[in-house]
Amino acid sequence: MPDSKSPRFIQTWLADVEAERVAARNALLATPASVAPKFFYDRLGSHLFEAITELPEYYPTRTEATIFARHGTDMAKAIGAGMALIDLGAGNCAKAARLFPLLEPRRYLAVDISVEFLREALRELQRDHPHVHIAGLGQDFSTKLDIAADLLGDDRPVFFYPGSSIGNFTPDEALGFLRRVRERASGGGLVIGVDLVKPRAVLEAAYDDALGVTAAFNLNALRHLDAAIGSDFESRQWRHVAFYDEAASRIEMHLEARQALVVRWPGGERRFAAGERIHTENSYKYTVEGFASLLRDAGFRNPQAWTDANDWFAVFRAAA
Ligand code: AVI
Repeated sequence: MPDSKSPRFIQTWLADVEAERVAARNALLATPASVAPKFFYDRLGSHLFEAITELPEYYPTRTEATIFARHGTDMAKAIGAGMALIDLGAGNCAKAARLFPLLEPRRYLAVDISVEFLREALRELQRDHPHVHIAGLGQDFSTKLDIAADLLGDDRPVFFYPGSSIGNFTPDEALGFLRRVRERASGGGLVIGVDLVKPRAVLEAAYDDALGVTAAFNLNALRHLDAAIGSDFESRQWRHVAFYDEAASRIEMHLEARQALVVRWPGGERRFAAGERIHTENSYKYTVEGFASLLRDAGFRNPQAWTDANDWFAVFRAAA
């Protein structure tokens, strides 16, 4: 019987703050300039993202939830009970927790950049599920997956990556990421949420909502960057731009200078012409066939997809 009172917490990743500053300044000096999407997610940005998921235009979160609600039992059958469930980007662990009664994991490992995000949610989850071995791992899993064997025991590893964050990688990065997951999922598998290709109007509204929440989310990256590198961006001088590039099958988000301006930081500056843009995010959209073939290329077997009634979103399960 596991110790039911206290989840384990392990932090294996420490930000190299100076290297990150140098990379962020170099990205601002490049042509075109860019800001890494990680700058969306400071405290305010995380709240703004949560607000985005409530917007009528932002269909992914809601649609994925309907797929789990409607097809969860079939998914659980396909996956088989008694696994070690590894939740990538677990956050408040709510999505995985909702599936506990169906999946009946023997172990649950929540992975996020910082274990601090996980503490409260995991303690609560442990209280509700005293028989599950629960642990939190602080790791930047986007670049490296390093999971000590004793965290998984002898249980089949099933990775869980909901939310369509795979779309924020380029297809090449997504393939590399899926290969790394595949190597560690031997004998188990993967459950992953994927946003699908759909009419341009639906996509563009989801990333440029009427209330301007996504615009605030995008602009907030500049405030976060100011705090990180000491730059002097003024949000009012920038405009949110989001559009669907059909050829690349991706939403692009940018910030566009409303006027000619200069941004300064200790030891550097960048001049922007009126209308010049900073690229902040890509969000790739897949077809069911396209993502199934990416999974196969990564070494997964028998990919199976469940979609909603509009075919706007898919949850895949694949064996490793
Ligand atoms: C986190 N990720 C899946 C979101 C997406 O839809 O690509 C991030 C986001 N960007 C703007 N709105 C939401």
